Amino acid sequence: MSGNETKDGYSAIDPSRRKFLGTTAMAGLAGTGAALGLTACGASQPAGDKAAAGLAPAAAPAEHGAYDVPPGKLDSYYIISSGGHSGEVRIYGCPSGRTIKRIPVFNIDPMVGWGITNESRAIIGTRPDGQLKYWTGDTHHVHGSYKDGTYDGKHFWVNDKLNARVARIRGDTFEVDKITELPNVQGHHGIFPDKRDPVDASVNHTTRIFAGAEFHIPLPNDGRDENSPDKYGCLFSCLDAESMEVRWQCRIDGNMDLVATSYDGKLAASNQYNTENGIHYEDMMSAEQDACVFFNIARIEAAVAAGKTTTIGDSKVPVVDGRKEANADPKTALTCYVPIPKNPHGVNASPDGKYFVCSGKLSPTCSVIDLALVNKWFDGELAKPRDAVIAEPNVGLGPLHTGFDGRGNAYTTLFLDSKIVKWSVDAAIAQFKGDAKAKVILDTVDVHYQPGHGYTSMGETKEPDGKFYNSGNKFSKDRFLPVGPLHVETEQLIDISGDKMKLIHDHTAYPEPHDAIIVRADIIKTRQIYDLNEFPNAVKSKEESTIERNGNKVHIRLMSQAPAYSMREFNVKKGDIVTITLTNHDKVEDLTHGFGIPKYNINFIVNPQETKSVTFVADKPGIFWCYCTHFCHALHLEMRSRLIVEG
Ligand code: RUQ
Ligand code: CUA
Ligand code: CA
Repeated sequence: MSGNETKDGYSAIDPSRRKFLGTTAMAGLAGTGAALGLTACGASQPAGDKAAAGLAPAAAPAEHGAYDVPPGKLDSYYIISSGGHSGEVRIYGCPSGRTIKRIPVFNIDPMVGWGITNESRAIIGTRPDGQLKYWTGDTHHVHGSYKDGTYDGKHFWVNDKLNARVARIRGDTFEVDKITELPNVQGHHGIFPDKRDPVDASVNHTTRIFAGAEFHIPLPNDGRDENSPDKYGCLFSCLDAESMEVRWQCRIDGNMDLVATSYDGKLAASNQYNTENGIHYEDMMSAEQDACVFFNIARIEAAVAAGKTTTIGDSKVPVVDGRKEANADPKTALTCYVPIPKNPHGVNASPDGKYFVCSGKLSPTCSVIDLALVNKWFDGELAKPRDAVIAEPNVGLGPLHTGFDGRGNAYTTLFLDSKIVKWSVDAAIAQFKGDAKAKVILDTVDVHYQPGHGYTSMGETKEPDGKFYNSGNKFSKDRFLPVGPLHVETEQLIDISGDKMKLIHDHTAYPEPHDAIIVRADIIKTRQIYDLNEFPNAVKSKEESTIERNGNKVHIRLMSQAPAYSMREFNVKKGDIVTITLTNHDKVEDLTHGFGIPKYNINFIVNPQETKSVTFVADKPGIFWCYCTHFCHALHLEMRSRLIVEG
């Protein structure tokens, strides 16, 4: 068996399969799925039949006991995952794969009352008529705040591709506290916090969030230039991590996709698959090379400070020009476009801080970009941006995302091959320099099926521990009991601690997660009980539990303490605008109460010592039992009060 063959004889670098994918081949993919091995999952084919079909057999089941999390024991990692077009974020335990929490973000969630309570509606944003501005979202990438190159557990950020927003999640409560909409952006896809300040070395923590824009649009998008796509543009945005305000934007040539940031704070980058500015997919894949665009953060901020900016439409955010023409001189350039083959997807920072790896997607390659050389280009000392690419190994078909183990190995998802490939970064660099004997591909493992993101435990930090790799698969097909036309997705955990990858287990993921991070459990410090004083509208005592009327506005101030609300009934008149503020006075951990009003679309919870409020028009006369929806006490069913709407 040659160095590049796996144990099942599948050659990981079979040159005959290592061609760029052309338009015709992609058309096949879009249709029957017959091209390029997609049948491996396209047909509903039991995994066991794969060998018979000439495909690699699934890895032998691992010794499960070693990874079990027995009853009563806790997981050692949090997996903080996006939820795709569900608009939410989820938390799984690792290695168990147990779902621990679903965090409503851009969606509406009656379980907690997200999008229903006044407080959550203020975070999501409303229109002048009081309607939510948006009640849909599409989350793809979750990343945490950094301190000294690793997570500090303070905040997590997630993108909304659908409505171009960034949400911040508090690390102590795993609840959203801010959402910002990006001006003049469509398809906000990649997001990444910075890891230190590019200029002030004493700021060794996250102070900025970067956001890429995938879809190019007229600027401003107000009806102009509809049929002049050459005038469309994409903006790269920088938000303040604390205030969540957009600090500046940078207009670029081509589009953006994923975002990565360097550990020294100097560079951010985004892979670009549509440097063609194509409108249709065949246009977007017409060039053999696209790019990874680098942003020189210190220079951009100096340009902003010097007022070398414009604004677009109604937005007040300063915009700098990062297009090629304006940045031809490396010594003053704000941006550097490193050519990458073809329609790249995914850009990931290696934990040693040296490289970004950009996957080819339609090219079977991963490009290793040396950040020191990118900085050299910005200093005017590198002949051309492409010289910053120091390796470009053939890794397999459809490479998308790469994780790292901290031992010099990279793990890339191969969407078309339905495999994870483990490869050596140093060997790839040696091979690129001409060492024909360099052993680049170290191992492959089948996953089920069509992996998108893959990520390692603590792999996006300077503390990767090389223990686990999670493969987020886009198709599960035959892996779970069938439940009708919509299949759940599969997440597969792989032990990467040894030379060979070991598939440990599958867990389900409700459609459709994209990226996630695996965070060591000791980093996360959550609190279980709020403080009444955190809520300016808290109902602090029995005396404060009152009904106030002001014209047709009625404010009912309630408390909950198992097994009762502080008032047994509250009378209002038909047509009143009613606000109910509810403070939970229970201090016992896990003692949450709910509050539902029949026929009024009111449903929310209050956690211990928390206050929330709702406002509605009492337009239906009658008796409405406001009841506790969250099991809290032996008298939970009896925990109810009457809302009496007088006709
Ligand atoms: S993307 S499958 Cu939304 Cu992160 Cu790469
Ligand atoms: Cu209070 Cu159930
Ligand atoms: Ca392209």
